[in-house]
Amino acid sequence: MAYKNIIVTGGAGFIGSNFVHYVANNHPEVHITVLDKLTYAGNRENLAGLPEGQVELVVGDIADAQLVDKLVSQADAVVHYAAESHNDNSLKNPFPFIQTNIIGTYTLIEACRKYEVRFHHVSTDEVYGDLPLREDLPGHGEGAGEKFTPETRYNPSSPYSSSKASSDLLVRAWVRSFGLEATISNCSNNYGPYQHIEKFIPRQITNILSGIRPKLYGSGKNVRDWIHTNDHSSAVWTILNKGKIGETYLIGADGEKNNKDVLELILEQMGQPSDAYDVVKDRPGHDLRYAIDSTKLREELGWKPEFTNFEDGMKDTIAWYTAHEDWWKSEKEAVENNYKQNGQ
Ligand code: NAD
Ligand code: TDX
Repeated sequence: MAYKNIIVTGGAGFIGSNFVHYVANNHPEVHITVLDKLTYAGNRENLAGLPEGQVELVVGDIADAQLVDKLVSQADAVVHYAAESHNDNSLKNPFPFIQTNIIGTYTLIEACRKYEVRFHHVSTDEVYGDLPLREDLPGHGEGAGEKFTPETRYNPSSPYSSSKASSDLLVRAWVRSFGLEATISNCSNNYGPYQHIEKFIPRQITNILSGIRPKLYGSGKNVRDWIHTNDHSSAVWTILNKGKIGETYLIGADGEKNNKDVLELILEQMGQPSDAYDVVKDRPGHDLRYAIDSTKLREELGWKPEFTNFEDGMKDTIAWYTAHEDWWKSEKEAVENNYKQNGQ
């Protein structure tokens, strides 16, 4: 079925707004209702320039059952991005993560069940916990079983990732028990423009732009599997339209890098010495390594990533933050004060 009237929850955030732009640019026949609470992480500016007749922003909470019921009754699909998304915040105050990620998802799937509306749930690879570092594996980790697959056991570490794992399991149960027409995707770490400056890459870029030394947690050996957010958007669109109901697809672009290497690349591209950063307190429970095996998505649905040159993607991302100081500057001091209280 070709969906003509979709709701994108969290569509004013980093990844959700990228998806809204992707759909608006490539599928002008699709009407998009963005449902977003505009928390500290949401920003209307992320939707600037989109055709008004095609994209409508409704400011509201995904846990507001009345509002959700009304919107879902008029839609034919929901793509669910809205979440509290930052691990460090979840370690300080887990409650909003339980409320939005679990109760909010429950509210949406109840409405989708009632009106038989297609649901796509956007989730994270962090539900699987972490993998050992390659250097800790015999033969440096060559061989089988070293990446997450859709069969990997759930083993989340933080309040954030456990709340996302909970929401995934609710969706799976609603598919099995109530016939909810849903798919799930678990994606690796995204980067690109419009990412909130609390996150690793934009925090370091905006630190350098503000004359603050970048901050690396612990040894810097922790590995993340980076994907450009444009590729995440094309993957979600593919799954929404071609995915098999009840299935889970892992999204990744073979972008494993340790944090120290990423930071050194940023420093080099911004003309700084490679050691011009501070090592700060490590994150409690810090996951060691994420790595995605996206074979199922590539082979069954024919998706492939396009923005796989990390150096070029980083250059563009640095250029975007440099040119858009007005987008982040007013929040910088508060974000850094918050980290400072944590010794980070
Ligand atoms: P973000 O924090 O930048 O944006 C979240 C958006 O959700 C914001 O616009 C916020 O206002 C909105 N929101 C929060 N609570 C809400 C509520 N109760 N009701 C309505 N709207 C609400 O997050 P992001 O990085 O863009 O992540 C989006 C989704 O993708 C999340 O579900 C996250 O778990 C998932 N994900 C993120 C990554 C990543 O690397 N950032 C990787 C894999 C999956
Ligand atoms: O200042 C920092 N220094 C640092 O070394 C920050 C903010 C982070 N880090 C490290 C911690 C992680 O190993 O960098 C890595 C990336 O950190 P985050 O940007 O906080 O991302 P992460 O915790 O990996 O989670 C992200 O990817 C999966 C998103 O925030 C999640 O929403 C997504 O589910």
